[in-house]
Amino acid sequence: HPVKTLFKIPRNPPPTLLHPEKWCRGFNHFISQCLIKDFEQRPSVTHLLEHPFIKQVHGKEMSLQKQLAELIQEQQQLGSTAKTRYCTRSCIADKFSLDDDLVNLEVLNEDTIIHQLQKRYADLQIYTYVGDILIALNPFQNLSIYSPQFSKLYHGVKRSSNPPHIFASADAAYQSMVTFSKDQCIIISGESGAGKTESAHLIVQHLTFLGKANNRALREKILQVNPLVEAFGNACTAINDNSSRFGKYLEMMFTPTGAVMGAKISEYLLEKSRVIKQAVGEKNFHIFYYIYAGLYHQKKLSEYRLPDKKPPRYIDNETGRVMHDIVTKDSYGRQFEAIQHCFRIIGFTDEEVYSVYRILTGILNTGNIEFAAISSQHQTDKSEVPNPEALDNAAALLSIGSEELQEALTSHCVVTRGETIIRMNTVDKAADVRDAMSKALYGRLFSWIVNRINTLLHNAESGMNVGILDIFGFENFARNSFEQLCINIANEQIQFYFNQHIFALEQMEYQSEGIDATTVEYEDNRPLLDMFLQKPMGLLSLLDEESRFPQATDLTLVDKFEDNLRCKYFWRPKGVELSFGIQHYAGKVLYDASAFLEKNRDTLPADIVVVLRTSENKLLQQLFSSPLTKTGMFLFLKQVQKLKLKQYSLMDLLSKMVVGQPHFIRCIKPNDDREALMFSHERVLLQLRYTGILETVKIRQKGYSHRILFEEFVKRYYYLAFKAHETPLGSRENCLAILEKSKLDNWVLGKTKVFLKYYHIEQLNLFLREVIGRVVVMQAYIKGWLG
Ligand code: AD9
Ligand code: MG
Repeated sequence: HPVKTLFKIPRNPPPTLLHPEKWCRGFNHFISQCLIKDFEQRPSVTHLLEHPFIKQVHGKEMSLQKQLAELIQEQQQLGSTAKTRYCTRSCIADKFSLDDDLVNLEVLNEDTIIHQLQKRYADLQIYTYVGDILIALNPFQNLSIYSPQFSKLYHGVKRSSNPPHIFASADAAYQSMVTFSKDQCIIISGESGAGKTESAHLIVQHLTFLGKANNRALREKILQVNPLVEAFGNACTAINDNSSRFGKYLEMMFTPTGAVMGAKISEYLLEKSRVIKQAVGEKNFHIFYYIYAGLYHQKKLSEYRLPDKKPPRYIDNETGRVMHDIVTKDSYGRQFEAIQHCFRIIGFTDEEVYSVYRILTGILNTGNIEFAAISSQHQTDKSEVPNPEALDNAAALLSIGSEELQEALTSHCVVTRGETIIRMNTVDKAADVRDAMSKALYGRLFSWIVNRINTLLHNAESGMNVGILDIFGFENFARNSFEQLCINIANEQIQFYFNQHIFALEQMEYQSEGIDATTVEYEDNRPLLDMFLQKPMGLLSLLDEESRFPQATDLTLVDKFEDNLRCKYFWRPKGVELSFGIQHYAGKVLYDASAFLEKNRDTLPADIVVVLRTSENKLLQQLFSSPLTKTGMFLFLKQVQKLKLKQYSLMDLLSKMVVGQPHFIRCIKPNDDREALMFSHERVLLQLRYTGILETVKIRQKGYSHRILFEEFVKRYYYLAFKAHETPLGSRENCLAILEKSKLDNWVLGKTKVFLKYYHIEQLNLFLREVIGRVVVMQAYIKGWLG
């Protein structure tokens, strides 16, 4: 056909509509000339049909036309019903509301901001923008604004056409990824119970909707990932019934055209100590209750050697409570079925799942093993197991020998000058070894599940991803231990990362590019982070150092802190020996240092590893096989030493993420009673203060949140002012040409970069998508017409 030869159309056009750049230059040239010139706006179907070119080459009816028209109509209908519902419910006008963005406030101070948020919260408008940042207030009730209709409503539209929404933020990340072929990350922060994990779920939901793959099974799998890992990694705390006890970074991978193709999770710092002990009013990880109740209702407890009258000690924190819940309600039992379903959908084999259950129930049985002192005349420091049935049960479920297990619990080998000596464990020591074994089993099982999910959802093809960071939020309990310290340091790091992106980097660039922009003061938590992370004198280094001294105690540790951390963020209250205080960005926290050293050492006696390695349960064997080499016990001990101390891993994670374009979501908890519609002025104000919202609004008002190198800018947007076949230089003049053509104002050109306000990006992207859209529609016609 003449057109084919003229424009060198590929012989086998790919099945989907293509980004114009993917088409051969000649064809693009033609299309861009014909369309960009002739249509100032996105052409309607009728418009297109009337275009002289279409008339000339075609003239006949096109089947594609009908399809397109139907599609557009359907989208409009679905969009408008969802929109109408949202608007009636919320009394928000259909059109753009200035209230939606705090940056539009004329008088800017804490009062006006909080007043605005309170007014919106009363209206059930839980989301509010600060420029490109989303503030999400926890509604503490289910809102009907997350259905697929809403996903449609927020799909690829101008941000101002709908009220603020988490889907809009997810959409922005997705659109940036597709448009610029660049990885994105969404960072969700907020204190415990503020709504981070719920937000993360909603983002995954919307991204799965957007990345519609033909592969439905894959979509189903991805949606099961969060429920599965959260059953193992979340628990009920004094603050939140579904509190994340680990940090999670979920990456969703997409093909270059934006279809979901896989997922990957990374986990950080699981709070393993919860397995063996929980504070008053708190619980163990969800999965233990699910499995115990599930087996109870299925009458399978005896198969897993669990008693049916009294639950195992590890989950019976408040005696009798759990049993009552299990017998009277069936929610745990249903959750157990849901988890079985998750395993199956994601692709775990029955054998694997069975092994997981054996290990979980093995842990529960291990917790029931007791120790008593053997009182003979000379040896009072020996211990024995007075309830051998618990020992047998645990050993049976873990598929190891019960005598070997007993030996590993009640004694240990010491290697001195090439000789191996066996020493007996005291009662306390034996109990510690037992608990260390339970923690190690659970921790490694959790990592294995995560890795297995990654293998099952892995896709070797290269693509792009959107990462979602959801960690445990800032915590301040009546008693705060090592775990709270780790959690709060992680939050300190997230706050630092936010500050870097929103304030520091931005203001540094104004200077180096010679841009005149007012500086905004903000609370920099860098000195505090230094106090924690500096080597060799930071708090964590001191902790590591002290952990290496066998004679050290928690008291010598606190003394060491006091002697070395001489700054205003650390203090030691008088009269309470083991306590020390830290002034975190989010408030003062008093820590209790008991068991800090032991928790930090997190050692697992080699004797236990050796026994577990003999397990006939293949999975269990695998969990403990990796670090052990054949060179013997001594070397192994050294390796175990190396494995500990993962506290720094989050910083690695953050630095890895810096490469992706970050999007921030700040979750806020409106009250401590988890009550719907209750807005505690005081609590919200505190959170606004420590997250620096006022300063964020200021810098978004005055500053230029997007700084793009001339070259990059021209590469991204040349379509707006140049012909598709042209390759304009990345010069200042060409940037100017594009900016002028786009009719934007308030931008600034620096020495090497274009400085844009947050709203410019959206305008430019929409403009770009429109131009590309015209070309794509055109391609559809041509393709339809060529058959
Ligand atoms: V923690 O740091 O992991 O302890 P999160 O993750 O910040 O905490 P989470 O998402 O678990 O908090 O939210 C706590 C509870 O608030 C949830 O269990 C819900 O009951 C409630 N919540 C949060 N967000 C929403 C929402 N968008 N709609 C309805 C919500 N309920
Ligand atoms: Mg959470």
